[in-house]
Amino acid sequence: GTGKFFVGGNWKANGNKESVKKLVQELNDAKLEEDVDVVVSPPYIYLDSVLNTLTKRIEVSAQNSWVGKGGAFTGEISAEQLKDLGVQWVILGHSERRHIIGEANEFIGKKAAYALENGLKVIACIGELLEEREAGKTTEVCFTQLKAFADAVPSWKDVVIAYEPVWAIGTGKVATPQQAQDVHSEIRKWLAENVSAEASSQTRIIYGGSVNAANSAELAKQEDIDGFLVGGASLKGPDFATIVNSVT
Ligand code: G2H
Repeated sequence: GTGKFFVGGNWKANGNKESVKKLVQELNDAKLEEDVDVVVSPPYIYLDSVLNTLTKRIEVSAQNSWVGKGGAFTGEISAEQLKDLGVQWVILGHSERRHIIGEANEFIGKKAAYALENGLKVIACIGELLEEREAGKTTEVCFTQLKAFADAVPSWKDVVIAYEPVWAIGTGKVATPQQAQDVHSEIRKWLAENVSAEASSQTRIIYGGSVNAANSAELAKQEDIDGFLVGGASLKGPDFATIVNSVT
């Protein structure tokens, strides 16, 4: 792997005050390996309470941010506001936002640039649909999504790339370690050829899509898998801790 192992928990639109409180308690009690960056991403409305109650060992991410300066954008949250709250990270380009909400590559790239400019670190998500994989277009799709980030961001220093094949998300159908490794290594090559040797060797590439406490150890052994973005299994503190501790 490259750099420090990174595990993010993407809570999506799950939970309520009660369950968030319980999860924070479980995370505060968990024994986490030291050499891992650990980040959780609650829904916007719980960010403040999580920031105030969660151990500082774990950083906090938003699941989205507005593309530019805050203002008359009903229902949106700006990068400045996230920064003001003490949020350190933002997930951008998650497939649920690309495919359910309809966010486009260029829009997502702009969001990443604006978030970085405002001092947030970015978890930049990419990944192909099942039909794209079956049509042999996996790398083409991933590279197009990557290029939109690369065209927009001034530096990859504060970016983690999350490769999340859409067919593996929330489906229980995890990519095999080899399938994930193959794409991760292509992404690293793409960075070397299109950004810089430094971006290629320093940028962490994490895997997402039905990662759980039972499959994370095998995935973590792959050379180019530098961590995980975990959805469903991040809602259970002990399972999430097991995934964090699968660092090799
Ligand atoms: C992929 C992942 C977290 P899950 O979306 O981003 O979710 O682990 O539930 O497949």
